Amino acid sequence: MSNNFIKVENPVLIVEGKQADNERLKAESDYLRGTIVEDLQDRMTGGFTSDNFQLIRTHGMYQQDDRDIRGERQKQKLEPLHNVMLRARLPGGVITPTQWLGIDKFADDYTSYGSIRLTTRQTFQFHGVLKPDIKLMHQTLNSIGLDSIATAGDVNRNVLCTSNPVESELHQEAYQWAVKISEHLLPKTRAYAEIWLDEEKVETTEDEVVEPILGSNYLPRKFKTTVVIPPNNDIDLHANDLNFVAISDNGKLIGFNVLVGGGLAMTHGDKATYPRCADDFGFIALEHTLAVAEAVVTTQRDWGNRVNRKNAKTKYTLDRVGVDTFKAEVEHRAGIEFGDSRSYKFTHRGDSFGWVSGIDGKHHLTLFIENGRILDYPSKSLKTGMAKIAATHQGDFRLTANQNIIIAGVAEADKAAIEQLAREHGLLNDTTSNQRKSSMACVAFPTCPLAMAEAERYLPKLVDDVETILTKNNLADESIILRVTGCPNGCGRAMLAEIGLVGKGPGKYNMYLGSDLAGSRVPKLYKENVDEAGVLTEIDALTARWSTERINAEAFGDFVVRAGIVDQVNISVRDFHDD
Ligand code: SRM
Ligand code: SF4
Repeated sequence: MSNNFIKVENPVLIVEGKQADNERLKAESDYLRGTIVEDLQDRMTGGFTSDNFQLIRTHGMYQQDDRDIRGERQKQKLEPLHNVMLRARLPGGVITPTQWLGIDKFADDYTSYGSIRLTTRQTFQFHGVLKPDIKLMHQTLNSIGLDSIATAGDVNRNVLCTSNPVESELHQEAYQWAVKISEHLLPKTRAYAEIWLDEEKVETTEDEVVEPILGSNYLPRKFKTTVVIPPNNDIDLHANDLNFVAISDNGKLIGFNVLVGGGLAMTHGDKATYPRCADDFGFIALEHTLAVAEAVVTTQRDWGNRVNRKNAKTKYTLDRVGVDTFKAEVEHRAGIEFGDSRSYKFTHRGDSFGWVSGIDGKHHLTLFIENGRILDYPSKSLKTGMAKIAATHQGDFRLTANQNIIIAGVAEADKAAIEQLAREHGLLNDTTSNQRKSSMACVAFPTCPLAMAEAERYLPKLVDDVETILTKNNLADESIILRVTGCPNGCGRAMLAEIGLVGKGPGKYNMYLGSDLAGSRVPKLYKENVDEAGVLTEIDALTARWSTERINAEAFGDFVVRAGIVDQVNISVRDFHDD
């Protein structure tokens, strides 16, 4: 099935120029090995040197330091307190109780923050692992059947799947496809096993193709894939390069509509960068799924911009070569023709909290975890509570793409005990408002090196204030999809929010308005460089108008567009910037 040797028929589609340094780095890395092994033994520094700083990302780690203490260490002429953040690979977000207990213990024993951080892509991160403990971390993960391969770097990342797959047969099938796609697109190099698990190096012959899909230089940029089941766009498909929208007949999965070219990141002030919704290429039967996934990846591999990383993602390739050209190439490579798109409708996003029952008579409890940070706080021992649940739970856990967790597959007889544990430890709280449940933030300070403003640490108080404003404006039962990201990379998906705050500088945010409940359009810039007090003043004025001027149950994002407060950004998003 591999297309590694497909000739690029139209070289004009390749961007000419001096290749980005990351291309050299990948080419020289000996398939992602670099000199990581040697670097690990160097205890003169807590960090990784030269290319290894980037290469460890393809093994699921980022070098970081605590930005709260960076200045103080500088004054003392100390190097930053280097450590790594690890991001696990967890297709569809499924993790067993035994695995949970394993990561819970590792977080206690070897991470400086002591937390398990659920992410916006259905997995978890450890923050603050010191160099001497990194190998042990990978071996611990391996011993419980987990790894962190390809969760970062220029590869296909963790594959998402609509949560709660045990709710119906359709969910189970979709989840299986997420796992298959993840496995199919994984790097085939044995670098991870050799470096972290001490497996022996198997020499390859010169004519052996090590990476038949990703190629020896891997992809031009990160690549993101989802499997999503309408009507719930809980994984926010428009943030992703490649999406398989499940099409069913009588509850049975028959194929997918394939949507290509979504992505949310931009750079402040650079109009050549923008968020973009994915284009619908059409319908494929189930048996073509892996071939189409591979064809989209290899087309992007061959045509993606390797000169300018800011324009390297699939969304820019589509706009540069044209959607029809890209689609035709995918058809050619996969040996299929896309059928007419089947009809489907997304009506909402987010998670449904509380209990639901499944087809097999089992029950599933979705817990709201503010910012996805599982930690023991003075007022609520979330981490202890999760560990206690894991110690008795017979089913599994499902991490959602909204930083929450589902305790899945609970027998009727065990429901009460699980619920009691969740309540005792603050994991379940009937007073959590709808507004809080509809709000999300990225990590930002202190660990993210790219953060320009606070996000995770700002959100709880922001939501308190927004709740007060909504009550004052007679909207106590309403909620707005509110998201904060500490910079325009968009990890908290503010660029698919009804109100999106994008960090500009300390305490300053650009304010975007106007996505919809289904997440089918990106919001538009409303005000620039607003401080925290200004954010509240704006939200007060806007929601006061929403309260009195809205038609029927019009959602906030639809209201601001209809009332002309912001222009609608159309699906193609080429009108995101005004000129
Ligand atoms: Fe992200 C980089 C955290 C989802 C777009 N992201 C980062 C880094 C690793 C910073 C860095 O490069 O050094 C952040 C680490 C912070 C920390 O201390 O943990 C980071 N991203 C996250 C997470 C943990 C946010 C969260 O609060 O949950 C999410 C982890 C997902 C996962 O498990 O794989 C996360 N990142 C996203 C999303 C949302 C999504 O995929 O649904 C996006 C926007 C969608 C998209 O890709 O367009 C996103 N992250 C980025 C970008 C911009 C990429 C680009 O196209 O330019 C960067 C920076 C980069 O790659 O250069 C980035
Ligand atoms: Fe860091 Fe920016 Fe991503 Fe937030 S959006 S986690 S600040 S890179």
